Amino acid sequence: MIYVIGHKSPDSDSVCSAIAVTELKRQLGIKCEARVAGDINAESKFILEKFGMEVPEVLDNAEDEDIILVDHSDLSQGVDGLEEARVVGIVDHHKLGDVETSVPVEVLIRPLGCTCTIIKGLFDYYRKEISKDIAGIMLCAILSDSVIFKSPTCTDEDRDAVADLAKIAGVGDVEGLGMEMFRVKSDVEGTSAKDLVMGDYKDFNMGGKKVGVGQLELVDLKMLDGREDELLEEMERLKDDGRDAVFLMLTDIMREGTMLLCVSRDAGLREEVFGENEDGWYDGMMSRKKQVVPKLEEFFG
Ligand SMILES: [Mn+2]
Repeated sequence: MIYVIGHKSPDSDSVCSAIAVTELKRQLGIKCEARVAGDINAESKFILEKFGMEVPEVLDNAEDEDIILVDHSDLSQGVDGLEEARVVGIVDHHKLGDVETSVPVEVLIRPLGCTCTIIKGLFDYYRKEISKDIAGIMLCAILSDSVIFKSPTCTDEDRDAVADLAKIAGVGDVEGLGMEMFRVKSDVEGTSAKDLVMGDYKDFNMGGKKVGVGQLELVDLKMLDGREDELLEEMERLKDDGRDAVFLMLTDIMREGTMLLCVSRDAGLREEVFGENEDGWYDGMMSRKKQVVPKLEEFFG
């Protein structure tokens, strides 16, 4: 059995990509099962419920398993035991990570806005049909990763994939669906500070230093008013657990910018890397992958 799995702190792309690749492989006669590397977030639950799909089981340890990775190829972001797994495939839209393979491997990494856009292309390449429910969840993953087309990572191919998938899924108002999703994501009342920080969180190995970057995308940052101290406390805890720095992007998808929180041993780190800034608000900053991680890697690497 091959398990298809995304990164830890799974986001919607990691969950939906695993399901979509599993379905494509099934149609190609290869037995796979979708797994997740941890509990899924409220947005992903909303998506799966909306299109009547089941939540994949959690895989705690990948040791000795055959694995197809989706939406990552970094050991620091992957399921426990990944070093001891047989990675037989990778479908991703990030920089190539540090995973090592022991068998010939099928890899497709493309600089698009979402793994599900790449998978849409794979369905087309193999001339396989995408069912209504699978199209629906892939569509939502692209809307999520591209922040409803506002992220600088979004490409024409992502927009085209959304148009095709919306037709298959019978979704008329794509942007309306996107907003509905982000409102679910923005419902932070009753969510613990830990879940807010860890909901979409990734660790990176940068020149031997461990740096964490989380992101919260909200329709209005006011929803977090009064909770900054709690968030910083949680980030402090992560830092004390062997990290050099921890960042949290509080991204306002309507104002199209980010309030960037930073906890680090070096008090001026944020300004040093991202420029002088009094209140921590960076206009136009939307993408961890394109606007935050490369600058940090340049600094630490
Ligand atoms: Mn993704």
